[in-house]
Amino acid sequence: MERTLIIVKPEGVQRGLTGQVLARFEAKGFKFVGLKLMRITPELAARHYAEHAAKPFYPGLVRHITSSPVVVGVLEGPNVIAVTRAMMGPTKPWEAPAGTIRGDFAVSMGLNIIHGSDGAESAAREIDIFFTPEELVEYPRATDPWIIEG
Ligand code: DAT
Ligand code: MG
Repeated sequence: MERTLIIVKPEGVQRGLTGQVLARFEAKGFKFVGLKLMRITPELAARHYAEHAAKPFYPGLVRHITSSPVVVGVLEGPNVIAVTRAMMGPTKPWEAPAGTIRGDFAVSMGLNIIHGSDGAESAAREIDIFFTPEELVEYPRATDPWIIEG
């Protein structure tokens, strides 16, 4: 089953939106197999945002993601990577449709509430950055047969 990494960014935690954001993924039918509140260190931020290292906004990005605690989770489910990205909406909140997390909760690109892995390779890489294998918990949900066909 596919897995992805999500981060409720500092502004999401500070604004008290963590529960609402996580609830959307639960209500959709995805399963949390990892979840924690943490302060991201500059070292972890550099690994996580390595793809952006050469960009002009990179120093601000690292400063922001390390500025206050985040909630990091691993979600599991069918097509969870692409579906999570669709539920987040586009990077620029002013382009994000109502009904998406960024469309409903954000107005600024640097304060767009949520991170989600953008592909299978980045999901595997990012899960490995934030979670040890022991921190990922496999368990059946009683509702699984009512959510996942087959
Ligand atoms: P996403 O978060 O939608 O995957 P991304 O990976 O391209 O977007 O960028 C990571 C974050 O960096 C994004 O959520 C907000 C910030 N960002 C992206 N492009 C930016 C830009 N041109 N100026 C300032 N911040 C930017
Ligand atoms: Mg990205």
